[in-house]
Amino acid sequence: MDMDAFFAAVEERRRPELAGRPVVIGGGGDPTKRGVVSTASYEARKFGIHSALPLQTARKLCPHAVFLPVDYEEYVRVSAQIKEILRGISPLMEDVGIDEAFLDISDIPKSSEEIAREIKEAIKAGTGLTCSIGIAPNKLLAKISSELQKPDGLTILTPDDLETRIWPLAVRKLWGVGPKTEGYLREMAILTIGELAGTAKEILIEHFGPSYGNYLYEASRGIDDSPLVTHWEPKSASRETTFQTDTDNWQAIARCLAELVKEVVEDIHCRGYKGKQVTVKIRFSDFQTLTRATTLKEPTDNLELIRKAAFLCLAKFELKKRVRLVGVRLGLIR
Ligand code: TTP
Ligand code: MG
Repeated sequence: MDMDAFFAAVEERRRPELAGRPVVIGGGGDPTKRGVVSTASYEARKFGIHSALPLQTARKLCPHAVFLPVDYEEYVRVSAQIKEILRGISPLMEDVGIDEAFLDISDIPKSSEEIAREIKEAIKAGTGLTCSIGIAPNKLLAKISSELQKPDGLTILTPDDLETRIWPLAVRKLWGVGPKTEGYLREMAILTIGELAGTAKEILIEHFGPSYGNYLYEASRGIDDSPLVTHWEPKSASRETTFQTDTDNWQAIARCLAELVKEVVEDIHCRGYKGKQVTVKIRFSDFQTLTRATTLKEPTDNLELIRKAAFLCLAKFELKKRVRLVGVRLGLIR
């Protein structure tokens, strides 16, 4: 299950007057300033706007779009509500991201389609939002099929559909194939998943090494035995901010760091974690990026202690150049 244009859909729910208009969510919501697009409504995607595009480019592509700031807290709240609904349908749930989850429905005595419709209706009733669902024999194929008929999609894939529905797709649609691998494969004249499946395992291993080569070989054949991970421990909580203009104003940097620490601590309070290792990251205007870390005596979720540790880290930097970005990370222990 993957929500449709998630951040944008949550904003449209709060402001019904936005329905049908191109909506872009990103940064502080001001497209004349620095920042990237988090997501765009399907209306805005028609103009070529997509996640990770600079906001300023998005504004050029569609000047009349509605630009809104990221309200992460609200999205996390809605996300938690959706995950609750999903857990109510099957407790075997893997939470993969803010708007995405895998459910094992093999033991539910109903047809896949019936269950999928139930999920879509429950999410719609509980949150007013639409999602897309892919049903398949494993996670790899479920993920791909969830994307085949977005938005508000429902795609059921059987092993027999591999050749007709998966093989024609671009290699990029495979989980774990990023722009770099896509480029290598293009050089090898391998553009589709089917062409990848038609490539000898030895050749893939030769180019990509035994582990990734084998993965590509199996993935292109729809093979995936990975189990659902129903419980995992986050290793860290972090936040970072890019300044609107690079700054050497220590007060401004310190104020920003204090704010980031506050957000991280709120986050770990919500999730019931404590942390011990505090790391501060600074990126300078020439993109040189440095980190400084400190370890607390014992795990804590105390704002004061964590802020002090973060400032200790900040003091370890020589701020000779202007600063572009500041970030903080807390290593977590339950
Ligand atoms: P996605 O599920 O990738 O995108 P989406 O839900 O907006 O659209 P789609 O209908 O295609 O699924 O990501 C979920 C949310 O995560 C998205 O709403 C915003 C956020 N996000 C970012 O902030 N930056 C990114 O680069 C991406 C890809 C997503
Ligand atoms: Mg989504």
